[in-house]
Amino acid sequence: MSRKTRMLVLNLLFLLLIGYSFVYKTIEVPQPANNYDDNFFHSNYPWNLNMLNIPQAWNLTTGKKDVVVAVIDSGIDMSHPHLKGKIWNNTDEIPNNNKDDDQNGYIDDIHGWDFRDDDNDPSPGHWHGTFVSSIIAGQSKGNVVIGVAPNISIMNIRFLDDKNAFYNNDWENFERALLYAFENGADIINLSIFSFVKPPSSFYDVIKKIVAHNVIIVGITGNLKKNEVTYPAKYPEVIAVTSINAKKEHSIFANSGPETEFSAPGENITGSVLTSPYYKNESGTSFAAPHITGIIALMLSIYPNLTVNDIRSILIAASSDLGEPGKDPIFGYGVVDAYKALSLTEQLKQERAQSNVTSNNDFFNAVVFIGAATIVFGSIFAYWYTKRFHFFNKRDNK
Ligand SMILES: [Ca+2]
Ligand SMILES: [Ca+2]
Ligand SMILES: [Ca+2]
Repeated sequence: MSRKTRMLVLNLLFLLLIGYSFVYKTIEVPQPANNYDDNFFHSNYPWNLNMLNIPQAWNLTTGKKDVVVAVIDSGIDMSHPHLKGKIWNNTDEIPNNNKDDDQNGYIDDIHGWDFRDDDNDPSPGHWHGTFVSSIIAGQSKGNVVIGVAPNISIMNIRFLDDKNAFYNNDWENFERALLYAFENGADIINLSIFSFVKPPSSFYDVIKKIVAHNVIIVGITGNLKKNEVTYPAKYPEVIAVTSINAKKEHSIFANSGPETEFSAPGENITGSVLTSPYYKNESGTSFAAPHITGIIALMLSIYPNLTVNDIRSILIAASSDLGEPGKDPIFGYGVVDAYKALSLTEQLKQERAQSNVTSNNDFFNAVVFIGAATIVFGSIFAYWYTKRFHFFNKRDNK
């Protein structure tokens, strides 16, 4: 190898080293925000989505598959075309082999569990759970039915019976349903369910445990026209949602009380049902809560590390007040602007990333210093090496 070749090889190595450090620094490739079919999402969105500024929020995200919302309800029609591809799959379980492959205590639980019949088929006997799910993630042609977060996943947990009811001896079963959602990876639990009676303390313990692990539980104030928020939304750990109409008036059927946190559309909401034409309009606080659930699912799609406290703070900051000034027992903090909530989520994510970069800077500086030192000493070595060989070459030539 001639001296010139050796110099060239060494210089190339140094250039590669410098080049690598630049590549290393600029390797983050931004991902496109929108992954939906633009032809599918056109104008004429339902009033409820417009009121919450959902179509604008979709410019930031339409949701991510790995955000899982457990719908504990009357079961979901998983073959409904509006919910196609939106149902959670338990990838750790092998279907139909009569074995509990993931050892979670439930055999062949592929999409959730039926806690009413205690089997692995949470198919509905009532339309309610399908309707609620469609408000969270449904998607029909022409947007007749269109959910808040159409690209997230829904875990199907059947608990309510064919009359859409549950009973006083069901509390333990309700606890099992909640724990199933929690233990199998739900990020949010939607409870469009209310109780006339106070649940046993063991039930409250389960709620507290789940929320302490930063799984969000969204509940409803109830439909009894009473001045009392029902359970489980009455617990401070559960987000209590009430219903308003298209004029932002309080729905006459909706319960009120100091625990009320957010108002969402709950009158004449179009959602998916079990029979032809497979959609209809319905009213109830049950259909207000899934809007808030959907918005939280979008927030978690942007920033999965949000805590329950983060989510509450952002929703409050993104709310515009209704009724008497400030938080009140009828409307809570008011109506949420989803775009604002997602923007604040993005902002928080960047702020936290920035503080991580600052703490990582010391490490980065050390890497740069070592790199620079290597180049300097490498150059000296290269100079010495080429000189030495030059010397030998000269001597040999003698
Ligand atoms: Ca299992
Ligand atoms: Ca199995
Ligand atoms: Ca108010």
